[in-house]
Amino acid sequence: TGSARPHVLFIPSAGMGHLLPFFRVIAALATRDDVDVSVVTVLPTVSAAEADHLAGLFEAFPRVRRVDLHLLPFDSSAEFPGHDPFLLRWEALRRSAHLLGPLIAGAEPRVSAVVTDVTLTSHVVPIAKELGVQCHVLFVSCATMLSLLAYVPVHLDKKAGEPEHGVGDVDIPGLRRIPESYLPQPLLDLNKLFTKQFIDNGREIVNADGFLVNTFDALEPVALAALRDGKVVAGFPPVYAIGPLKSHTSAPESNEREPTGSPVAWLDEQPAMSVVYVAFGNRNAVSRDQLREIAAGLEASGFRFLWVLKTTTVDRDDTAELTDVLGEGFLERVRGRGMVTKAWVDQEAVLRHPSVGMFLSHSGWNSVTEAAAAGVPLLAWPRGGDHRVNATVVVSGGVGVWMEHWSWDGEDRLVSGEEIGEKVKEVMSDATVRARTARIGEEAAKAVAEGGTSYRSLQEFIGKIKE
Ligand code: BUP
Repeated sequence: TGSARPHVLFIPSAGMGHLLPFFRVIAALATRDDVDVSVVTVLPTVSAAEADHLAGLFEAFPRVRRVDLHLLPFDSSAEFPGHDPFLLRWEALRRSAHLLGPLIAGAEPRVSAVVTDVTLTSHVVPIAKELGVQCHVLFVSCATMLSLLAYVPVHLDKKAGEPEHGVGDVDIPGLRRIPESYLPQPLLDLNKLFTKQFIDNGREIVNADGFLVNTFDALEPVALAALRDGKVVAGFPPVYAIGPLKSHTSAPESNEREPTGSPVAWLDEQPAMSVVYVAFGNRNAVSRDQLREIAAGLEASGFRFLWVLKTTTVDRDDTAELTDVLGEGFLERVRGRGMVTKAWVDQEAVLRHPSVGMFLSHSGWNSVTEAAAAGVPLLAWPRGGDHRVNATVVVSGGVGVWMEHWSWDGEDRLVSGEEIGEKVKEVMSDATVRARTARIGEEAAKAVAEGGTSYRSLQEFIGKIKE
């Protein structure tokens, strides 16, 4: 305590949606000279994108120390056949979490605070407490989802004596009722691995010292107030809303030209606000049949488009040929007005590009905050997990529209190309939606500027870890 120069040890988990917000906070701290920063690196990484970005982080910030964690063997395929590889990695990490104790205790200079991914909360909080080290959680979804995580255990305890099964609608005190159909689907089955992790972490979070959340006051005013006022759960730890986070590694002031043929170079050639950007995140594979309908919809809409297309959950496994996926002739028919890529694109740069007019997105939380920061309207098409909860914030926060009846994970109903095309046309021509999103973009900029709500939250957090 009293240390003038705190040392923060970050403990990220897996999946780019979890790693990128960590990298962004790490970069924000690594550029200050009053904080030391270390990062636990879990090897091997699950995806190629993770490996590339980790290497990039340490190259860009030589001051950031790297602490390797070697996972204990875990025969996931025997125990949990067919599970999502990222969820399995979280489980492997949880089972090796006790190794973090010696890493934290042995780090030089003495660790003043750890910042853990939420998937490890129930393991890391007790370890940190025992070592007398502050334990904060960097929550990579929205404040509304954090409220849900905090409240579900209470909700289940209340229901314990009731005869009917299932989780049911969750009425979060001070916030809103989340219908059962919006919940991450695995939560509906209390025996699922995800559910066990979710409930264990949810029970432990009240013991954390604080939460860093990639959101801002103007985007989720009600959820943030409900958490901070102890309405969701009494005595909830401080919530630091520090978003929208942005990357510091790709220097925006650099004069380097984009390589010819890159998505950004292509965008440079298109008229202002003319392009529909389409991406469903780094770990959401859309079925082949649905991909064909999306293709038909984009073609029918008549608009220009940039589409980041993935056919597998882990990028390393993606060997599909675009022509096989999209059907003979599609790429030729849309040549010049449509660009389809399987490569990793700099989505932040794409969303900030003046040619982009809207974003057809799975509403993964990072994507929502990046769209909000850029003031680009989102057409939310949730695919699973927290996406529907995030989509409620897209609507309430004024970041775009949500197609609530479009199918998601586990439902085999296809959304037709015709419907997709119509909706794209509608959003592209909706001046009201565009104006509302532009306003939230201005609020986002104010929040992170000196003196703004997110700026002050980060200052408060730094003050706290100096205690
Ligand atoms: Br794909 C892709 N470039 O090509 P979300 C993704 N991203 O920069 P998640 C790129 O990855 P789930 C690409 O900007 C965002 O920061 C994107 O995070 C970036 O969804 C991140 O949007 C993706 O939270 O899926 O984590 O991929 O929500 O299902 O975990």
